[in-house]
Amino acid sequence: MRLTRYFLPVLKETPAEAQIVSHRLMLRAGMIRQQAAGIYSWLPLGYKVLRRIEQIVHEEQMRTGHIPMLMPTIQPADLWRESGRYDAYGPEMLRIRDRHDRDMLFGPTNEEMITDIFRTHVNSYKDLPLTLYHIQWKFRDEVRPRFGVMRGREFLMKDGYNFDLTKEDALHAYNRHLVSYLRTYERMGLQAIPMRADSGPIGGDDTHEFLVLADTGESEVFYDSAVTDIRLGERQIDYDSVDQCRAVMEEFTALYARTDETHDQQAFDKIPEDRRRSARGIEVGQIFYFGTKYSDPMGATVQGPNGKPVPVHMGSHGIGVSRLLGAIIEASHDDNGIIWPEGVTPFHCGIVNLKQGDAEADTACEQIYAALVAKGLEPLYDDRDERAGGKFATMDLIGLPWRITVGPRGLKNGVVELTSRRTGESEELAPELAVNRIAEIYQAP
Ligand code: 5CA
Repeated sequence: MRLTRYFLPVLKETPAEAQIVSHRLMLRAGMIRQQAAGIYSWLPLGYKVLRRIEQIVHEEQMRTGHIPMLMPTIQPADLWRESGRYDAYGPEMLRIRDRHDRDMLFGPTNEEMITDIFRTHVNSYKDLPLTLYHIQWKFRDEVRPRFGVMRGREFLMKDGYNFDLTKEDALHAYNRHLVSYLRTYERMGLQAIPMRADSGPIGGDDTHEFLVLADTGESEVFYDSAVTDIRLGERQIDYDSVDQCRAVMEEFTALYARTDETHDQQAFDKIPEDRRRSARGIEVGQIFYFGTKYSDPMGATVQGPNGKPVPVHMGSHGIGVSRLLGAIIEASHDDNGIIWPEGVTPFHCGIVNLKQGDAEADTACEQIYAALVAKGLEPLYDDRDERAGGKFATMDLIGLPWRITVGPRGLKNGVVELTSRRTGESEELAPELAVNRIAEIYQAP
C-alpha cells in the first residue's frame, strides 16, 4: 500500500476524551472513530489489525478441531424465554421489537441459539463430541462504556460451544480450550494468565478468565508471581489427548491466580510473601463449563449408548476479539506510539523515502516495495512529499515493527537503513539484504 493512496486519518492532537493510552493511540493512529457511546467504526488501519487477530483466532480454533459457523446478531426473544434468561439478563440486553410486534434482541452471547441448533439437528451420542464456534458482533448495553474498544457496547467476540455426552468429556473440552487460548494469545505476543473467576450471567461452577496484566485493566487480580514464568512456547500439544490437555491446564492453574470475585485472602496469605501480587488486568477471554444449564430447560438431549435420552454437557468459551486490540496496545507501546507484535501488525514493514522525487531514491523504494510484495509481504510505503521527521513520526505512531529508510546519501554507498520499532536499533545494509531479513523474520515459526 502506498500512503498517498491509503486512508490513514492520523490526529496531531491528543484526543481529550481518551483516558487510557490504547484508546488515545487508536484514535491518533486513525484506527477507529466513535459513532455513539461504545460503538465504533473500524477505519482501514484498525480494521486490518482486527482481521489479523480474527485470523489467528480462526487458525487456532480450527487447529483444535473446532468448527466455524455464523449465527445472526439479532435473535428472537422466545429462545431466551426458554432458558429463563430473557428476564434475568437485565438492562444490558438491547431489546428490539419488529414491525409485527415480536420481541427480538441484539445478542449479547449465543448459548440459547446454539442449543436450539443442536437440539434440532443432533440426535445421537455418536455425533459427539462437537464444538461449534463463530466470530460475530455482540451488543451489551454497558452502564459505563469506556476506554475505547476495551469496554464497548458493540464488540466482536469469538464464542464457542462444546457439546459432550459426559461431564468428563466436557471437562476435556474445557481444558482443550484453555490450551488453545494460551497458544492464541501467545501468537499475538501477549501473556494472558488463566485466573479462577466468577461465572456471572453465563452460569456454571468452573470458569477461568484470561488476564493480561496492565495498570489500566478494569479487573483487580491476585496472583503468585511465579505464574508469570510459565509459557506454552513451542510445545506441541495433541488436542485430542485428554492427558496432555489436562497436564497443561493443571500446570497453568496450580498456582494461586484469581480475580477479586473469587479471591481468598487466607489461601493468598499462604504464598511466600515476596511472590504475592495484587495488580490490575484486562480480561481478554473466559471459558465456562456449565453442564446441563441450557440443555436441560431447552431439551437438548441425545440418545445415549443405552437408547435413553440424556441431556448434553456443555460449556462456552469466549475471546474478546475487538478488546484484544486495546490489550495488545496497552502491553506494547512507548511514548511515540504503538509497537505491534509481528503476529498482528497491519503491515509487515514500512518504507520511508527520505527524498521523494529524487529519481534514485524513488526507484530504490519501488524496487524494495516490489521485492517485499513478491515475498508475500505487505509493505506500507510512505511516498508523501513530506519532511523525514513527519514520516518517522507517522511510522512510529502506527507502530509497524520494521522500517526500511531509503535516502540518496545511503544509496551512494549501496545501503538502506533497517530499523526495529521495538529497540530503535538501526542497521545499514544492501536493499536486497534488508528485504531478505524482513522475509526471514516473518517466516520464522
Ligand atoms: N458466552 C460466553 C463465552 S462465549 C461469554 O459471553 N463470555 S464473556 O461474557 O466472558 O465474554 C467473552 C469475552 O468478551 C470477555 O472475556 C471479554 O474479553 C469480551 N467482552 C465482554 N464484554 C465486552 C465489552 N463490553 N467490550 C469488549 N469486549 C468485551
